[in-house]
Amino acid sequence: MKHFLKLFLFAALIAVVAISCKTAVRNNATALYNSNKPNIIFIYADDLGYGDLSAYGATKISTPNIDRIAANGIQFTNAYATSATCTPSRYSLMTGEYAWRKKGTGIAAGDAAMIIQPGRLTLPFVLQNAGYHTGIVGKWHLGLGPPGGPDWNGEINPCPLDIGFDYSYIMAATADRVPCVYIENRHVVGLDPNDPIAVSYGKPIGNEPTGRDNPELLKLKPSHTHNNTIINGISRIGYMTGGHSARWIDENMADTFTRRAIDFLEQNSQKPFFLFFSTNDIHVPRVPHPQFAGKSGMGARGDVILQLDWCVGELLKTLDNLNLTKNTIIIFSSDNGPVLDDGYHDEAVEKLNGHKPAGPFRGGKYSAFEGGTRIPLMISWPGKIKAGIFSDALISQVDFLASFASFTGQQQSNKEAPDSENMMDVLLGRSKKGRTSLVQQGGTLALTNNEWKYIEPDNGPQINPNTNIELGNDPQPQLYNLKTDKGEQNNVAAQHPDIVKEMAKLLQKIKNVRGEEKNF
Ligand code: NG6
Ligand code: CA
Repeated sequence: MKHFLKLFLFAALIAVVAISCKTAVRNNATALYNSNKPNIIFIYADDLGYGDLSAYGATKISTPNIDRIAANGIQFTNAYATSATCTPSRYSLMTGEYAWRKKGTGIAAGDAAMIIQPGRLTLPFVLQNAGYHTGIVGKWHLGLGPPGGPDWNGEINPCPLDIGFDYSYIMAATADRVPCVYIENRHVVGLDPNDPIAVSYGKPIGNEPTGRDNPELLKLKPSHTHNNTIINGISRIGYMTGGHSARWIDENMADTFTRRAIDFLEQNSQKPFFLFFSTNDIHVPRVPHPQFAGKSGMGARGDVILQLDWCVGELLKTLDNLNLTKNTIIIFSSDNGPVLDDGYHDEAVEKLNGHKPAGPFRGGKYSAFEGGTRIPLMISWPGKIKAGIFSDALISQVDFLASFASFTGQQQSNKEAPDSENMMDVLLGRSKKGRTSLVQQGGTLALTNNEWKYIEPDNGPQINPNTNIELGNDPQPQLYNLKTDKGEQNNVAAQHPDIVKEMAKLLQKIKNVRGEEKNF
C-alpha cells in the first residue's frame, strides 16, 4: 500500500510538471506573438515537388530566392500536404480537417460551388480574429458561389471574403480550367457587361474553337484531355463563351499575381497582415513569361520554377523596401507532389535532364507514395527562428490552423478543426516534437508515424495512365520503413503483420474520431 502511494505521488508529480511545461511552452510562443505581432506571408506553390528546389538538393536548377527563406530560417524534411492533389490539400490547410472526412472535396471543377461553408472556422478567420488584415492572391480552387455555381456576371457570393479574407484576387480553379478570368473580391476583373460569361463542364456551349476541332490554332498542344475551349492559344478543360475583355494572358499571370501581392503589402505595411500568396506556378499549362522562356534548359516546367523563384524574390525585395523583413514570418510550401506530363506537350518529360522532381521519393502528384504528399516546407522569422536550421519533425499542413490559433492566444474546440494539432513550437524551431502520426491521401489513404508507413489495401489502378505516375494502390496492405527505405521499395508487410495490424487499427480509429471535445 505504502509502495502504491509512493508510486501514485510520483505519477502525480510528473503529471503536474508535464502540464506546467506544456503551458509554459505555449505561453512562450504566445508571448513572442504578443510582443511582436509579426506579419505572416504564406507562399503556397502548386505541384512543386520535394526535389524541385536547390535547397532540397536539386542540382539541375537553382532557386536562390526560395532557398533564402530556408537559409534565414528553418527547413523541414518530414513535412506533408494532407493530399496528393490540390483541392483536398487546400481544404485541409484552410479548415484543419482532413479532406477525406468530407464529401465533395476532390479536384474541383472550374464552376464548382463554394466547398467551405461560410462561418466555419478557418485559418484566415483565426488571423482576422487576431486583428490581422488578411488577403489571398492567386489560385483558389475551393469552389465559389452557391450550389449550382457562381454568377460570373454578377456578385460572386460566397467567395474567400466569406471565410476570413479581407481581400481576394484569385483565379477560380486552375489555369487549365475555364473560366480563364481573374476575380477581385466579388467580381470578375475587366468584364464587359455586354459580353457575359457562360461556362459549361457538360455539353459544349457557344461556337468558339476547341482544341479537339481546331488543333491548328494551338500554341501548346494537349497530351490528354484539355481539348475544350481555346483561350490564348491553349485549349482547356471545360467550355467558355463571352468575357473576352476579362480573359487572362497566361504569360503575364505570375507577374499579375505578384503585382497584386506587392500592392497588398504596400497598402497594409502599417498593420499586421496575413497574405496567402498562392501561385499558379508550377501547374499546367506551364507558359512562362518571355523573360523565363527557355532559360532553365529543362523545358517549360523548369522555366516556371525559375519564374516562381523570381516571384518569391520580388516579395522578399518588397519586404526589404518596406522595412518589414525583420517582423514578418514567411512560410513556403507546396500543395502536392510533382508531375511531368499533366495534360500538355510542354517538354517536361523530354528535357528533364536527370532532374528528380520528387527527390528521393517514389510516386508524385496523385500518389499515396511519399512523392504525393511529402513537400518542401521552410519558414523564416529573422531573430526569432534561428537561421539555417533543419527539422525532421513530423508535421502536416493541417496543423497551421491550431498552431496559429494557439500562437495568437485563441482556443478552439476540436470540433472546429478536428485534425489540427498545435505545432507552433515546431514551426518556430523551438521543439522537435512533431506529430505522432499523420494521414496521407492519394487515391487511397496511408498513415505514417515517421518511421513506419502503412498504405491501405486498394483495388484502384496502380499507375495513372495519363501521367505515368505510380499511385501507390495495391490490393495487399503495404508497409515501408521510411527510416531505412525512404524510396518505399521494400514492402515489409508480410514480415511485420503485428505492425500492419496496429497501424490499420490506428488509421481506422482516426477515421472514426470526429470532433470529440479537446482543447488545443
Ligand atoms: C486533373 C487534370 C490535371 C490537373 C488536375 C488538377 C485530367 C486528366 N487531369 O483532373 O491536368 O488539372 O486535375 O490539379 O483532366 S491540381 O493540382 O489542381 O489538383
Ligand atoms: Ca496542385
